[in-house]
Amino acid sequence: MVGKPVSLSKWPEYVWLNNSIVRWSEASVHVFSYGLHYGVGVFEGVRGYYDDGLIKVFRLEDHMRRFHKSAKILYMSIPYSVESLVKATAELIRANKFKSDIYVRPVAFRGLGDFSLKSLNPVEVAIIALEFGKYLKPSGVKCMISSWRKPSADSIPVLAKATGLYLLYHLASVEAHKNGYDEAILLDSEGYVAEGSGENIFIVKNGELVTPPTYDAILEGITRDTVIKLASEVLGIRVVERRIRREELYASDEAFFTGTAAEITPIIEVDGRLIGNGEAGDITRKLVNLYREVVLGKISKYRHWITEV
Ligand code: PY5
Repeated sequence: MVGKPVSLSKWPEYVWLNNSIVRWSEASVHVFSYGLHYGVGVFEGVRGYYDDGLIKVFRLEDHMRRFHKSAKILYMSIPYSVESLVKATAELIRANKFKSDIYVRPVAFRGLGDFSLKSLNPVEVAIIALEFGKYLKPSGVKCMISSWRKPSADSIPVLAKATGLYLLYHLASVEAHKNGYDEAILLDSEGYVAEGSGENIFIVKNGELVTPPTYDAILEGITRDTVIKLASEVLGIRVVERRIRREELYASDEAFFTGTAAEITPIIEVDGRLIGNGEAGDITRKLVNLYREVVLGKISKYRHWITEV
C-alpha cells in the first residue's frame, strides 16, 4: 500500500505517567479527560538511535524546552522541569531495555474536572517510548498540495505543538493517502508553501537552500534548525528563509522534508511534477548522510546534541 512505511514492531513494556513508570496496560486516562474532548494538549516527538549498545537520543533537551513553551502558549504549565523530563526519559528508556531505534512521545494535556471552556483542569503528563523505524519512504515521497490550508498565526497558535492542531494535519495526510500520494504539503492562508503534515519543507534553488521563515505559520522544527546549521556550518551552503510560491516548489531543483519522524526525506514529486529528475538530489543526499552521522554522535562539534542512555 502506498505510504505505509511506519514500522511499529511491538508495544513497549513501560510508560512514564505522572511521575511514575507504569506497565503499558496500566497507562490509561479517564474518558472525561478535557484534552480528549477539546484537544487541549501539547506533545513532542524525539528520536533515539540504537548504536554501540546505547540509545543516543537526539536534542532531547531542546524538545523538552519546546514542550514547555508549547504548554505556556496554551495557559498550561508542565509540573516537571526540563531537567526532570530529560531524566524521566532516560529512566523510561532504561526500563524498556530497547535494542533498536526508538521514538519518544512526551504528551501533556488537561485532565479530569469541569467541562466548561474556561476550565483549567489539572495537567497530566506522559512519556511514551517505542521501537520505531522509518516514518516516510527514505527513497523519496510523492506529495500533493492539500486542499486544507494552514491557518494564519492569528487564528490558532501554530508555534505550539498542540494536539488539537493535528486534526488539520490528520485530514491533510488522510486526503493525500486516499488520493494515492505519500504525504501532504499545506499552503498557508496566503497561498505560500508552509509545511508537510508533520514536517518542515526545504527546496534547493540555484545551489541554495530555501525554507519558509518561522515568522510565518509553521512549527519551529528542531530538525529544520539542525539542517540549517549543518548546511551552513559544515557544507557551506547558503540557507535563505523566505516565502516559497507553490510554482517555485514545482520547479525546484530538489526538495525535502525535515522532521523528527521523517528525518530528512526527499520529495520526488509534487502534484504530478517530478522534482529534479524524480530522485533524491545531490544536496539532499549529502544532508541525509551528514544528519545520520550527527545523530549517531560521530561529529564532535554536534555531540552535545546527544543524550546517551
Ligand atoms: N511541522 C509539523 C506540523 C510537525 O508536526 C513536525 C514534527 C515538524 C514540522 C518538524 O518538527 P521537528 O523537526 O521538531 O520534529 N512532527 C512530529 C514528529 O515527531 C510528528 C509526526 C507524526 O516528527
